[in-house]
Amino acid sequence: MSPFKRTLVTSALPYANGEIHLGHLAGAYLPADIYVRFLRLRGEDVLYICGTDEYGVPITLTAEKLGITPKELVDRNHASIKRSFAAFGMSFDNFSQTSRPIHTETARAFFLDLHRQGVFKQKTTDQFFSPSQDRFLADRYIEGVCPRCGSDGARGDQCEKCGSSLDPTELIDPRNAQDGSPLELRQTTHWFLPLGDWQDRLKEFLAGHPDWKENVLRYCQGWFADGLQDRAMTRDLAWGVPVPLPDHEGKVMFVWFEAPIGYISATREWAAARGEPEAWRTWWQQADTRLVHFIGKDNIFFHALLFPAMLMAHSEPYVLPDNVPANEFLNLEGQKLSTSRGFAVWLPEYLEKFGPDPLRYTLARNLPETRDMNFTWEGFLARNNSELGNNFGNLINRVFTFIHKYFEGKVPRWSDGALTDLDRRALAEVEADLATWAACLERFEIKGAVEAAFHAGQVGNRYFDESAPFKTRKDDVARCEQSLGVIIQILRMLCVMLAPVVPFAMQKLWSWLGMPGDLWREGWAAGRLPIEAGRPLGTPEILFPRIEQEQIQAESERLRRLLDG
Ligand code: B3M
Ligand code: ZN
Repeated sequence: MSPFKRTLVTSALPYANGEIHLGHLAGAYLPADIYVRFLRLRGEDVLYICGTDEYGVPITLTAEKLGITPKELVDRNHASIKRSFAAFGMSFDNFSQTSRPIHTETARAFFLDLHRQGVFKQKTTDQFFSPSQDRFLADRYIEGVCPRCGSDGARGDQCEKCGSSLDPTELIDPRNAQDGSPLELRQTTHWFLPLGDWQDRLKEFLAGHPDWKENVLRYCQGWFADGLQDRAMTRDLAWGVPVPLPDHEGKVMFVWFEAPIGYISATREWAAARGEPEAWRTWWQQADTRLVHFIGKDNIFFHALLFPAMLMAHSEPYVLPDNVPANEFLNLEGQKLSTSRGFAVWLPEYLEKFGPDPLRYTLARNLPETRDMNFTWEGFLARNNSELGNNFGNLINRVFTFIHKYFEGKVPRWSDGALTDLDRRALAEVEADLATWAACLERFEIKGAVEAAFHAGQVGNRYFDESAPFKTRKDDVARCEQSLGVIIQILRMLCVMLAPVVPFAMQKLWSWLGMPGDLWREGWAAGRLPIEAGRPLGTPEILFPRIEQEQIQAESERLRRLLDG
């Protein structure tokens, strides 16, 4: 028996510094949405929280470039990200922003709680200050000559030429990377989280989760081996959540301190909007809540170590993540994605040309769950046409058309008592796929779950060919009706299995099958019950239109040009 009564699912808060691309979707978003939809259709109590991450230096730089304020920039990007996520079928219960007052208030209260307990260490260090911009610079905005290889243009955090990681004070002739102006070293004071103090507790916490993905545990072991260090939780910047202490003007919280608190703020906002402002505590402070963070692998440190340490340090009893299913990266046409070179596929642009379901399906079949995976436009076309179109779409279409043509659009007469071995075998195979599907999803193995659904589609097609209702219609109508009845049962189970992956199409199939109740609350229970003879069926339309070579040509050519150029 699970000790949990409800599941709180989060997806990493995307930076409000640009649009969402396929790499993001495959990492922290699509797998989470599929998982959440799975829990919902089983009728479980689940809350799915996300929002945009809106502070930090890159956002101020983009805003400066565009001549607008950072707040204008993030509001604009938030609206656009929210819109394309919705069109893609992301089913967040709340999609918030870290620049909203509720987040400022939540993050400040969290900071103060830790501060009052004496958790932070205050330290004064020398940092580069840019007189031309009147601000302290983050390491990667400092440039100079590499002390190791002598090449110019090394950044404050590392030299791209020789790959050494650097401290900005080691650079020869350090200057402002943006305008080349000289820098001064100035003293500044910051609040540090002595993460080393939590190392033993974090180790123990992870030891309690041997079921976590291997990549996550391996990363964490690496950090333990190096020994966790003090980390500054404040920065000298203008754009951020102000540090809530009297003599700290001009200091804001480190983004990775306040951004995860954004999950809590967004839950509070959700609760307040429902008129139950305290209900967020049920989700964050009751031990029978299961907290699951979906992220990309570059965020493991912050979700598996830093945020849990912060939650442990808080004086109130916060739940800790029960799992942090992190994904590896998605490559594009065999190459690493690069947003700076424009080598990416952006969601809003994709959605101008194609529907959400084919992309959801293709990515779900290709998720970088245990290793980096690859997206190609050719593969996208093939998955759409041969799997969605031929394996699923044709089967559904053939069955519905046939029943409408010869049986007045009602589920033909069939019964359990009249099942032949062929019928029984097909049903048993699909039931087994359904069980595999659920077991995979429980373990966050989305790819395995989609494979099970694909197999069920193959079973359905094979059964249709073998039971051959198109033949028996002429010489054995009873047999013909029986086998159509069986296929309808297969479609019912297939609908449940595919629903989290291609929700738009399956919502339609659900209604064509005349299923009772809401797919997203009762799908699993209703999907277990046989569909009775005589039930009227809806008139189907093409669920998965074919995609033609010409339609993807321009897309793959654009990427190829970037690779060649
Ligand atoms: N915005 C990083 C990222 O999108 C960051 C996640 C924050 S989660 C609290 O990779
Ligand atoms: Zn170097």
